[in-house]
Amino acid sequence: MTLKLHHLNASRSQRIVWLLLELGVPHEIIHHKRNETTRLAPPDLMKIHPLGKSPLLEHDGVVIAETGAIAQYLLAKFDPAHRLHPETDSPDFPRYLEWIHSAEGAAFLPSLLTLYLGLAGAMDGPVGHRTEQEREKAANHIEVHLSQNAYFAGSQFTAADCLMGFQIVTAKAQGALANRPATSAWLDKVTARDAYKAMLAVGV
Ligand SMILES: N[C@@H](CCC(=O)N[C@@H](CS)C(=O)NCC(=O)O)C(=O)O
Repeated sequence: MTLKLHHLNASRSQRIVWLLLELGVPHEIIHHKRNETTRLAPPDLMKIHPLGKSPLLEHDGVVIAETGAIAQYLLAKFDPAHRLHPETDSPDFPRYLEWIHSAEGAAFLPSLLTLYLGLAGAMDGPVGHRTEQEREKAANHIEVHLSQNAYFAGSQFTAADCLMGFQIVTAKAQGALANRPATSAWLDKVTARDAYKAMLAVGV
């Protein structure tokens, strides 16, 4: 087995578990557990990569960090038929790229800040209010997009859905899906997929 994923519990690494299962590529998952108090990754992850964060992919002795880079790497190597990523000359390609990157960018940042500011009890201050505005803006953008498209990249399920999944589950937990029927319907649809259920069984 040459493909290894370093997976941290309760983390965005589950997007890559899901993607690997959708691809059907043989792989090994190495489980790492967050410190119960600090919620940080265990120090042994730093032996794999200096940032010590998850996901980390190891393939033939090469280590790759960053969810988007890992996804693009896996698709380039293991999806020659473009089952889960559009060809570069497809009309879906620009949207696909946008959402692949939004999953760690504009769509995700306000949710992450909400989590941190919430832990610091600072959601009621000016930074919290600004964060809330950005979170609403991102959620509205997603809702409009999914009311016009079956999936993030267009009419087909792609890796962009796997990457955005964690964001939408987080947004739901933060109460942001109330009155967002298109996003809720998309979530119901993709979480019914066999690979998504298999990802949950792996242990998120
Ligand atoms: N931009 C990175 C972020 C990686 C990251 O921050 N991972 C979190 C898990 S959600 C982590 O490992 N946190 C534990 C820690 O920082 O100790 C990516 O997309 O992979």
